[in-house]
Amino acid sequence: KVEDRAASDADAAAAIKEAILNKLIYSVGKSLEAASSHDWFVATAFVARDRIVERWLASIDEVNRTGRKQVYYLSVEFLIGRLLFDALTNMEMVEPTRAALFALGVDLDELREVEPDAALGNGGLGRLAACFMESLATLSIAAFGYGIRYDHGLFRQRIKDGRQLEYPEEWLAFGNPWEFQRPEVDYEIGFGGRIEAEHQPDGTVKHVWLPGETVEAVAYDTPIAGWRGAHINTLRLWSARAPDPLRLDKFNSGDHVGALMDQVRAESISKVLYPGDTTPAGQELRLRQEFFFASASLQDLVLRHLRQHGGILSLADKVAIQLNDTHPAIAVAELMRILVDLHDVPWRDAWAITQATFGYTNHTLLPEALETWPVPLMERLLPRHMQIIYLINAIHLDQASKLADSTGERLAAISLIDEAHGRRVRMGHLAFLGSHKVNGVSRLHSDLLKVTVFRELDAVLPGRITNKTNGVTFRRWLKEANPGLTSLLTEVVGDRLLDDARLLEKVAAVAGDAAFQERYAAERRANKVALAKLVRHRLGIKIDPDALFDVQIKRIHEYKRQILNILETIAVYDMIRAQPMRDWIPRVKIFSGKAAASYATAKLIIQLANDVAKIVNADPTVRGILKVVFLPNYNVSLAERIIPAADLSEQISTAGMEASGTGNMKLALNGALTIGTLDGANVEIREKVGADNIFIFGLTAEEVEAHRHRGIDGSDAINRSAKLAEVLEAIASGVFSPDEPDRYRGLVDILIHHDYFMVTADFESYYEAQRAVFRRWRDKRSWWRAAALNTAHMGWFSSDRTIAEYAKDIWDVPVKPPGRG
Ligand code: 26Y
Repeated sequence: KVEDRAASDADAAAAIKEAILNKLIYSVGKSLEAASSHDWFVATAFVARDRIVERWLASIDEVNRTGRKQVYYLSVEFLIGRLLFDALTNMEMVEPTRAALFALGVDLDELREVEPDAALGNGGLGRLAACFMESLATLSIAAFGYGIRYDHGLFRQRIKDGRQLEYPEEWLAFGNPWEFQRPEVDYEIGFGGRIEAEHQPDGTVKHVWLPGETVEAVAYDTPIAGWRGAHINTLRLWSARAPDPLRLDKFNSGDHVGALMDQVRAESISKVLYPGDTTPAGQELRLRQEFFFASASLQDLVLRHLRQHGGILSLADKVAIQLNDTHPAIAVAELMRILVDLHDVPWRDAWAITQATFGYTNHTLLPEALETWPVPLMERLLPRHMQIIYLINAIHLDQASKLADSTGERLAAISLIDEAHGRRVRMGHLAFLGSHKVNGVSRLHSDLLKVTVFRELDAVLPGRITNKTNGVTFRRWLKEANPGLTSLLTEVVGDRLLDDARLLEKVAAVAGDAAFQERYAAERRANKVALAKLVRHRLGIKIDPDALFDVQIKRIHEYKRQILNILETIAVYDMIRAQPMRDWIPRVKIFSGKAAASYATAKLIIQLANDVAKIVNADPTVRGILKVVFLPNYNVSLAERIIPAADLSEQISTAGMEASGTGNMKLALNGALTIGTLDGANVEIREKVGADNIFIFGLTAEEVEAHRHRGIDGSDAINRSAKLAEVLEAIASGVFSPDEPDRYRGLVDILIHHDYFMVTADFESYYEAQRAVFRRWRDKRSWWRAAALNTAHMGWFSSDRTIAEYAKDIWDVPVKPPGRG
């Protein structure tokens, strides 16, 4: 048996070796001698892609043949990261490919580093979409992801003199071996213009939109392989083109730049990812992006539906569309336009089809992130859609006004038009009305939706809001990121671990076992050594792999409270200096994350972290005890390096503000203990891993609410904590910014007088929780038991579970779990 397996592995490797050579020569056009690492990467990617394509065509064929219901996931962000290991892992090709490349004198792990990240997203929402694509394929759900093929993804972050600088990101500079351009799949997207009303013989009026400007959307397809290659789906991203790329008349008359104007204007739509996460900017371009991809996607899926099923009236039976937040919400009006204006479906039927087809996921309660568009902008850019929105609203308000407890106030709250802030269209409301289900992304978040943003809509349309707690794909976040730990876990639970994540529960039985703990700890140590090497290489900072790695990695935002973490760091720094000879626990504080380019406070927080790092790391009194590291340019690939090396996971947002979090899941899965507030999915993580194996602190969401009512001045909390007062005084007086002593005065003033995010209120409780972490760390057996129990109980947070719930409760499509044979 064993010999048979070895022989077939050798055969597989030999076949892959041949295939790679073939690709290198005939597709890349390079000789063995001339090939660069990038050439080898492309050749290897092509080989993996070939295997995927075979199954892809089979999957498409099967879906066409059976005519089963299709799911469409519309998202303006897909934060995919690298695809090589994803592809090889899911096609079960990693080992033979490694062997094949080895025989060619090439190291697979080096090739892995050559691939640029596809960073077509800002953070959590985009990464969730990527995890979902993988789980959709793994569960053999017939699905398309629809998004935008940005020429430039999220900016590259560099830190200079402690400050964030943004540089354009160039993921396509060397081409993209995973995608297929489909020049024949292109749709016209209209903007502006006017509407003609044609009176029909039967007395009805037909509206015809005559856009003043059109842009073309061209498809690029990337196949997404499910686990064990069970099923392959398509990620279809749209790129913008001008219908008339070159005005030859202008060009010939000498206006070489003017001749390209239309092209530049049109193509700007898919030029760059909207860089702001929760900041207002680039309004009109952003709306153009949203309509561009929503319209292209709907035209595409309607055409596919008509080809397959003949009539439009069966759309809702054969199609489920999920709106990833409100960014594609204009699709509700666009589908109505397609049904009513283009297919002559009566309004009532069209509305029933629309509602039955759409589902809407909300990802945030932050008021500044709830999209609204000025009515005048909508009227100018999308005049017919504005009419449709008015009509939807009129019917909706009319129905609501007939309810017994209807008041003017309530009608104003549920209206699609916000009249209080200069007439704006509420996209969340539009998505809510146009969908049969609306979901939040953790239990707490979904509950809060019902009492905050959608309180009145929930009262008028009860039962529409449901919960779908987020999950993450274990193929990437366990196996690919942490292969050593995964092998150890496989020994315990068997090799169906990635088919059924709940099998991880079996690890609980050995969590207290000394021999198991030792091996578990050894895997962690190896990952920490690797991360220490990376830190040394990138920053020149030496960190001790035996220190406690305390990690906060995520977008920089006031509500995520990186500043709370920095304050605790300084408090500990002061204590160590006061008593340097005590038996301190060596700790490395690791920060990584980007700030929106226009978010000044977030950028200042980055600078503070870097300034503190500079002072602390240069101080001989704390050498070997405390180090602070800010790793620049956080992205998916860097996350894959940090997460398996983390001992402590910081999930310390102001309660009620983090919708879910997903980094919290990845870290706990890999055995980091969480220090966190009762916010987002932390609440459910605590339930699963047990209150003894997580460090919870701080105000609850309810208490935050009550506290804010009483006022948000931080003075009282500061007066009660000498430690906090001292730390704030140090920052404000320039201890960490001697070159510019006032640099952080404003930041500290906010905490003292306007502490909306409850940093001062939660400081003492956080500080105490950190001391509890230290006590646990000293008891190594207890620490490793808790770590192993975290891994054991995180199976529920697999995105396979999340997607299976969407499939059952929202999309009404069957799932087929993966497995051998
Ligand atoms: C409209 C614009 C201002 C905007 C752009 C991006 C608004 C929001 C966003 C992104 C939001 C986001 O990433 N939300 C995160 O979604 C994750 C997946 O559900 C959650 O885990 C996380 O808590 C939430 O902040």
